[in-house]
Amino acid sequence: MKATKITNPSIKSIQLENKYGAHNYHPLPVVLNKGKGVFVWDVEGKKYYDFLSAYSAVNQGHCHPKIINSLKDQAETLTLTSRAFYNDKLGEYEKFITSFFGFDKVLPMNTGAEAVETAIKLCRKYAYEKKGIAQEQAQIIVCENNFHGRTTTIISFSNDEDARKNFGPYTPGFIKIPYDDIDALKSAIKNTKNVVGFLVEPIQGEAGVYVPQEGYLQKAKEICKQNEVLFIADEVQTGIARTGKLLAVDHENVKPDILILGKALSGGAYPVSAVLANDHIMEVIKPGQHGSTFGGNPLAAAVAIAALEVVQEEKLAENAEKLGKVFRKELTEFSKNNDLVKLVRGKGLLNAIVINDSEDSSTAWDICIKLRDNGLLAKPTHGNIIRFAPPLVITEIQLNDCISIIKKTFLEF
Ligand code: IF1
Repeated sequence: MKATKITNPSIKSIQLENKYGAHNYHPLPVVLNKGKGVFVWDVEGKKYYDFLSAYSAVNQGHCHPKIINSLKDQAETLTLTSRAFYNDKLGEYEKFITSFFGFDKVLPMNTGAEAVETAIKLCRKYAYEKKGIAQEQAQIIVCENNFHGRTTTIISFSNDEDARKNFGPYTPGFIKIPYDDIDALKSAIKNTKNVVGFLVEPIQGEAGVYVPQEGYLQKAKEICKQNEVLFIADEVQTGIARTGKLLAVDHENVKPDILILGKALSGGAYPVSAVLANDHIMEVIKPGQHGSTFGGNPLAAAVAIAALEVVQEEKLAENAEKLGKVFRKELTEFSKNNDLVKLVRGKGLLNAIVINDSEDSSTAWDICIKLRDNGLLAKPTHGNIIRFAPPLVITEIQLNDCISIIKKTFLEF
């Protein structure tokens, strides 16, 4: 396959972003203008397999016809009323999503970070009003190397210097413990007064697709239950079939007290996020105490129903489970005879390859450039880890094609 040529239309787009946009990203040099299923095309017309899926937002594949039709129909009818009035789509969506995930109530928001903020507020309010925690004393336990979004409060408990530095003063009320460490959770709950919640990613995405030991989530949930601490699962990235089950917590039959969803809840067509909980928790939020102009709008509601129906109708969880095993088996096998690939890990179709190089090297980036030239788009996380997360509509034939591209690229390197 010939190398990606950066020609005029691409250069123009890149220059425009450079000149007029804040430099808060460092994109891989490829300019896309079309997507369909597992494929995206650049402005020169070159076709690629998309192995990022917009950070797991397009699990249903790019421009899924059912989701796009739903979006179009609703966009021509009614897009936004605000929550000052009722609309005829929201209730229907709320009934649908709560029965889909098995909760009494949903609180609709737009982005993942907003949903995380919502969960934090809900947890704190529950603690003051139902548990009798003294004012301003509530503590929420979080994990080291977490990624939960970009708001001021969320970055307050990040330990990524880039995400956090010089954005202070920081929001208090969070205790950080090591991830995948049950004893640390136990002692944090025991030694800290007023712990009210445990906020956790079932698999740490940004940390490099770090899968905890089997049983971790179940034990953590049990400890939370014994201590009346709310178990808050951030499934913004791991949810909606990505890891081979509808939710990543389903692998351990864990039911969170508060569930946070985003990204693929809309199949990437529109920002839609949600917080789910049962009545005894959700009822602490009363009129005027939380909300968003766009949260729960009829366009979002129509899109999310379609996006979830696609997950079910096309058995995306089952496909992710099956093809994830193929991916890891093939590349683990390959790694035994390749010095560059240190290990392959993940669950379902959320996987990472760890490269045999230091965290501050540019190897992962350089490999991603080569992958791009060979027709596959992926993004490094840290200098030595590449995330591989294709849309879940990928077929076995396509996946095998991709495995060949990945192997070939590593061999060329
Ligand atoms: C960016 C990572 C992925 C998330 C979890 C909440 C949010 C995210 C578990 C916030 C968002 C994104 C945002 C994106 C990069 C990205 C990411 F590399 F940082 F870790 F997906 F892998 N909880 N994750 O993963 O959701 O407000 O963005 O809708 O560019 O910052 P959001």
